[in-house]
Amino acid sequence: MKATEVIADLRRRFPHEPEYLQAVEEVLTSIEDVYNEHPEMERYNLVERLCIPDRIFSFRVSWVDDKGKVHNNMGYRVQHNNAIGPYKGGIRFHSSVNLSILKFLAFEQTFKNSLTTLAMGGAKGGSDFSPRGKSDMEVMRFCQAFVEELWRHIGPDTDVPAGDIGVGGREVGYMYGMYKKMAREFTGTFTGKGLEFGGSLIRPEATGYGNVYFLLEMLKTRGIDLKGKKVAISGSGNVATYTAKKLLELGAKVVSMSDSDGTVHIPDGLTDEQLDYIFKLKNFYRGRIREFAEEYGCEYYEGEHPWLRVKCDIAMPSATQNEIDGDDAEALVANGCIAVSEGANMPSTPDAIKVFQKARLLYAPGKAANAGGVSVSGLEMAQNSQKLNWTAEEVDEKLRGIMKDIHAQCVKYGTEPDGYINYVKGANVAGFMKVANAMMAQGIL
Ligand code: NDP
Ligand code: 2IT
Repeated sequence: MKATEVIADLRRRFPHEPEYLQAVEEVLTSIEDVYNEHPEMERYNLVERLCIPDRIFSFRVSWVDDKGKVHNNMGYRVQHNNAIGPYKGGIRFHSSVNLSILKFLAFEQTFKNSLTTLAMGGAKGGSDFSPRGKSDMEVMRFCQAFVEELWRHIGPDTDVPAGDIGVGGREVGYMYGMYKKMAREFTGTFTGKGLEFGGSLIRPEATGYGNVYFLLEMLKTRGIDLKGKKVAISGSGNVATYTAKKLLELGAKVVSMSDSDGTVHIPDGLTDEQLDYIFKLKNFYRGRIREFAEEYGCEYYEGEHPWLRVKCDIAMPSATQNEIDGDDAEALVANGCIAVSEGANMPSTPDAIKVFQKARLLYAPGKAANAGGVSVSGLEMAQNSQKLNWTAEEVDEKLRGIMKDIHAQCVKYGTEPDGYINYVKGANVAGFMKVANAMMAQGIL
């Protein structure tokens, strides 16, 4: 089947999965030309096989809250593709989680992992359980119940989960503990573990730092200095906070942070002390960004994303999918934004991407810009296999090298005749070619 026919067919078969269809369409439209140059791939119906996950596990997760009430959540693992390595990808705990979202994330992860240069296939999992407002004991009981079912589907050379929205060091620790007990082995299944039990230095920082390293590469293509630039960030979780930390270290100004309740605007730029406050607020007190705004007397926009109101040179969306729509993108461009580097997965809608590309912005899709997180997960797996630990400097150096390499792949496959680098096309084609060649070599499975 031709790429366009595959999209139409998937629309017919999975009409209630908008995020999945959105992600597939973005990739297929940008690889279409390259795919059409390879009739042997079409003969093997390769694109359709690459779009449909290898398998999906779904299960009920029953757990008891502190008051003795019984809850039943859904649990999922989407094993999308393992042509180039064991399934690998995060776990998301959020009330919005459903199969459409996890299928889009697992699909994206396959291309992202291919770009990292490491041997990792693509997967994603999660639950419609939200840790927000739950006690530590409730989160622990939920994680244990989730892994009681998940454990039989994963393993160090089979499928290695990690964190994502709602899953940080605390949740990975509880899940890994239960996995270890059920599987009766201490292997590196799960990344993002604590340093005492096989975690890697720089893994918590990796997605945010990696995104800034990617941004630096993009700015370099136009001879632009990051110093003094105003950067609007959304989110205030793992990716957002470590993006902010690296930006401050490099002399940029962070002018916004947000959460699902609203946005805080800091026109003069966040200070190191304020960022420390946000780290503590989010990781220890599990509070809201509104509390930060109150503490420091900053403007707070209830229920809003940063994009319409916060003037910036650079936008780094780091919260969730489809958080920048066409109008947001128009506002960013009108306000002088020159670059968008995505920490989140698919934060820009197709309309927003069109606006950015039409205005010739430096625009990096998540699968390239946020690949630093899973890259250091890959490095954590490598350290676990060798049963040794690398220093922070060693890991950071490798992370920089990988982000540079991903940027180079985007330039190679995405540079248009007028010199504009289409990072969407570059990332999709480069990610696709490696997986497609591996699938062709391995036969029809
Ligand atoms: P966290 O749970 O640590 O933080 C998520 C942040 O985004 C929180 O501030 C949260 O606010 C906000 N948020 C979540 N959902 C929504 C929503 N529906 N609307 C508005 N704000 C929302 O997650 P991460 O920082 O790990 O993940 C952020 C993004 O980065 C996700 O898209 C994830 O897929 C992606 N990513 C993560 C990687 C990682 O290594 N962790 C690697 C690569 C990509 P609130 O607290 O109110 O929910
Ligand atoms: O979207 C992502 O790349 C992640 N959530 C990290 C996945 C991983 O396995 O580290």
